[in-house]
Amino acid sequence: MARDIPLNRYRTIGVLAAEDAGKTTLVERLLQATRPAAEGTHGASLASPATVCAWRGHQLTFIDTHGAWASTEEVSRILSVVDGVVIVIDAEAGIEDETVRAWALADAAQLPRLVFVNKLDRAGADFAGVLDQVAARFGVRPLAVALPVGQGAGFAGLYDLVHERVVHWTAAGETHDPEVPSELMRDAAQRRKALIQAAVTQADDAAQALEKGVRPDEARLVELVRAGVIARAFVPVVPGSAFRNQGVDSLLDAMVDYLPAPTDLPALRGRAPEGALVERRADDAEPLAALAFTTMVDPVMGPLTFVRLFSGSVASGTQALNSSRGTTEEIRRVLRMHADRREALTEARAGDVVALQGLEATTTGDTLADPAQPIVIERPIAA
Ligand SMILES: Nc1nc2c(ncn2[C@@H]2O[C@H](COP(=O)(O)OP(=O)(O)OP(=O)(O)O)[C@@H](O)[C@H]2O)c(=O)[nH]1
Ligand SMILES: [Mg+2]
Repeated sequence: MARDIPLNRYRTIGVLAAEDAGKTTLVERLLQATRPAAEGTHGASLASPATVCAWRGHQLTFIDTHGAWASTEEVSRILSVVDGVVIVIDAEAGIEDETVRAWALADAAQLPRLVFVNKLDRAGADFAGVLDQVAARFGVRPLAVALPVGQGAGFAGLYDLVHERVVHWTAAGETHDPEVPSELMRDAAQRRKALIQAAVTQADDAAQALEKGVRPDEARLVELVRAGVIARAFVPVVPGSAFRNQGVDSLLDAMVDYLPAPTDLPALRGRAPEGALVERRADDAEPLAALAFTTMVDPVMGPLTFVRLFSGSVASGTQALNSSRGTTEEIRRVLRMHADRREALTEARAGDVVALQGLEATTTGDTLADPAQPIVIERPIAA
């Protein structure tokens, strides 16, 4: 059976922030925005720890975390199963202690990231101030890919610096306008220049062209920013208001455009039972390697074990080795968790995040592997 979505169109993303920055609101809005209009905007939420949706032909999986309550160990475990991170920063509160912790953990896990500056509708919102804080506190180059049009009560839209257009939101969706608002003209020109200058550091030909006054076109600019994000050279920043459903589509676009697919990242490393270092590429044809990262008791399905597959596949009604414990597990069902439904799969493949039903001995942090070619996963995580 062929894959529905090629692996280079997978994005698995951890959402991290300080308490109350708006992670859960944001994930809800992201999921809503990806649902066909016919399904309505208020579906029952399954409150799954990991939720899958589709955007522009890509499969996006979001893993929400809990600000202050999540232990460092829990966050690290989540970071070991994602390919990229969105750090949410409250535009009014700015960088908080928990933001600093989240950032450090994402650094330790060597994860490419985006920043979403949330709550731009709040009276004290200060987008430029947050950019300055990110640069000063984290020593990275924050790159605004859009600027807010107005802030606080006057927050009315975004100026998209990549596509050079204003985005406004109406009940019917987004509208676009190529005219830069006059009060933003200077700032937009400066920020776009900074974006382009940073982007061309990723390719000599683009840098040489810029010296001659030739700027990369839109498609090339996206490609260069993507390269820089994956190399962790800089961090794109998207402004918005999750609560008001503003900037949500722009963030989905940024996730697709800039965050890595499993195929953009180094192979998974682990140990064979005798201790030898082994690697698994993100590929269905490789032996199974999956990491259990959380469990839940689903009201309908009972106990579920959430796993990320790094390589190989796992079919319902088969067995897998828990290589961390040396026990065999029955995989009764493989479920993909959407915002409002559980989809039973005949099998899951490399890159998928799924819930498994039927596991008896597996707990968070355990590896599931091909019994013929076992591996115990080691990830470069902090904890
Ligand atoms: N004004 C405004 N309020 C927001 C926005 N986004 C979230 N909120 C509010 O901020 C509060 C916290 O939002 P949550 O989404 O629960 O934040 P969280 O980051 O998931 O919080 P924890 O999981 O507790 O760490 C809620 O009252 C939200 O309604 C926004 O864009 N603007
Ligand atoms: Mg939350």
